[in-house]
Amino acid sequence: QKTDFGIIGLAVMGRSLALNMADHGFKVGGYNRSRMVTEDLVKEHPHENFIPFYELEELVRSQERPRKFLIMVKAGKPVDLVIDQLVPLLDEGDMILDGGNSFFEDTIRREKSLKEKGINYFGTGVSGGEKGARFGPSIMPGGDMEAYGHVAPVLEAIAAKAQGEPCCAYMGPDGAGHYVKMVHNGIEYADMQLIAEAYLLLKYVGGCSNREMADIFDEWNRMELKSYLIGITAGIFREKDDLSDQELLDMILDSAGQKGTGRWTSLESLKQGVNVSMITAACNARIMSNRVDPRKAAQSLFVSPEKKQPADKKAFGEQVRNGLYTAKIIAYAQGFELLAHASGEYGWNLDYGRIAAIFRAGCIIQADFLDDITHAFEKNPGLTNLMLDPFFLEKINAGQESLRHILAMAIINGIPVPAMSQAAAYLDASRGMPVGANLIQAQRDCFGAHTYERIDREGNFHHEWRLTDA
Ligand code: NBP
Repeated sequence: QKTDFGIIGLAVMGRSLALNMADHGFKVGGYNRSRMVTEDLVKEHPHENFIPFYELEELVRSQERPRKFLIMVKAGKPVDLVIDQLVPLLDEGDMILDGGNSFFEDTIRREKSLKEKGINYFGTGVSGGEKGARFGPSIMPGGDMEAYGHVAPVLEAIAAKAQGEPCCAYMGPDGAGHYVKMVHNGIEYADMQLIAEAYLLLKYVGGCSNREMADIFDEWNRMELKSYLIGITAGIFREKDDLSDQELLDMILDSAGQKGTGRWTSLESLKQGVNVSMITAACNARIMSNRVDPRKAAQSLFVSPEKKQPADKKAFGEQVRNGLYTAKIIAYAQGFELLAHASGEYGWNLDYGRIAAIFRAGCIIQADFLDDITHAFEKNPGLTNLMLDPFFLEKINAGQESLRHILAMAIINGIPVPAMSQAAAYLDASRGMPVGANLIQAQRDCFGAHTYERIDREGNFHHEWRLTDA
């Protein structure tokens, strides 16, 4: 049988994307290393447009040229192994898309080596988890711009739609798509951490019950924080446990997993010399959360601070909402600054407004707020930091007092709020407050003759430090 597209790897993501394509009228051929996975898919979800293959050669033969394949296997070595099996069967002009969470440097390497063989390789970020993949993900393809035209109709058809527009756009050459996906995931880490900190504040400082927090989050979801994550969190607060008579959230261990894309973003930011401290704080918060036993053991060692409750619980809730929104703007400003820096570094010419636009639906960080980011970059494509856009500047100026107040309450009450703390530190450093670097330069010159610059004249100076005793 003839097919329009081949999908290699039919686990959660591959099978969902295959069925999504099939729903949109494309003839999809599917192949999985373990035969049983393909057999189960056909049994569980028979679809007239999905054709199973049990030999890679047959899948390749089922297509007209240029052939198009989507690799949807575990990121890392498996992707190289699949490429090695597939490439000898292909012809010049054929196309391979990697839809997994591959590291962008691997994508740059693979794209370059396949280009030499005449094969177009697209590192394609796909966001939205299983449900997104099945019914409309956000898609971030990167590769050869001209060749993109061959796969655009399929990708844009299966992508989520925001105000009628597909949440899929060509990102740039080689690793651009996977880079954007990586930073998307980093922002997602920060976004989730901020929401978790708002939860801690409402619960342990504001004294709110899960029921109350569900109602608060529902209300927030009708305002400027409206987003997928706030919406599901409201539902999570209401969820009952099946295994006890408790609310489920209270029965879940306080220890979060991570697969590594947040960490990649953080490591990459250090390489680029860009401050994404809130993403790094979110990674570190997960690392701390994993120390379950040592944290428990230390409870009896450290003195707990005396509790200080807010005078007005409702007003405090409003401050948490404002503080959360302010911190969220700063997290996105950091993420988009990393994208801007990488765009210059790797020569990608990223379109930040378009990137925000394709995050509006399908993906985990989808939010109304992204429209405001798109507008900011449309008004000023050369915007260096989102916080400087007049709309966001006004919001930060209006919300920073709340952020500072809830941070103070968190610290007095001994509640860890690392991402919100970093938001305030980044804001204060950005708004030109002294950061103490004059003293650091003095120390560096003192112990290592590293020289310093002066505020009153040009040049590099070294001082013979006398360091006299009192
Ligand atoms: P997994 O990441 O769990 O990978 C399982 C698939 O990889 C199976 O089809 C497996 O085949 C195949 N595979 C492996 Br493992 N080694 C292979 C090899 N050497 N040769 C051929 N196939 C091999 O699947 P997933 O959760 O569907 O995710 C796929 C990609 O999408 C990953 O990169 C993931 O990070 C990314 N992603 C996942 C999500 C999500 O919500 N799950 C969201 C966004 C992106 P087998 O059946 O024979 O073992």
